[in-house]
Amino acid sequence: MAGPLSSGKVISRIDLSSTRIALIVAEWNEEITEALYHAAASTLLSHGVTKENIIRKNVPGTFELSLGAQWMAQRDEIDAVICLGCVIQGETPHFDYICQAVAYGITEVGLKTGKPVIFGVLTTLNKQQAFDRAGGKYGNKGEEAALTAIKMLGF
Ligand code: DLZ
Repeated sequence: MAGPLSSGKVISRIDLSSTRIALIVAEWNEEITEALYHAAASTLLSHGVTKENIIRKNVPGTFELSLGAQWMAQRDEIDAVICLGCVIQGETPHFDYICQAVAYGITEVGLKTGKPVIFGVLTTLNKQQAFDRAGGKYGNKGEEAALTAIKMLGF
């Protein structure tokens, strides 16, 4: 089942050729987050963002996405930030702490900087659910995150 944004191109109301977008990628669950990154970057390219204007930064884990997002959103030349991560539930409540912290942190960065800061974080019960959403049967949430950024830039 695809989400409302994963059906292909959105008509952007703005020219994105000089729009700079930061993509922050968590290194935990790398095979998933790389798939999210590639889908997000190719969606931005297909909507007119240039290769030079896609700025990739890595952070160790999803928990660090908030600070990475803040550092990038504070830069004048950055128009939007897309955060990509994947948290998979384990045997301890660690999952809940990371998910809550990053959801709150990313929201806060967007509100504080007044720039679109997009939550492209998978929070799944197991790896299969993550693969299903990173290029599998439920599409790719990296693509959705990129389309969300484009829509917010055209707000
Ligand atoms: C520690 C941890 C655990 C258990 N699980 C994940 C995960 O599933 N996905 C993820 O992105 N990061 C995980 N981390 C790492 C934390 O995000 C963070 O990097 C560390 O707690 C250090 O602050």
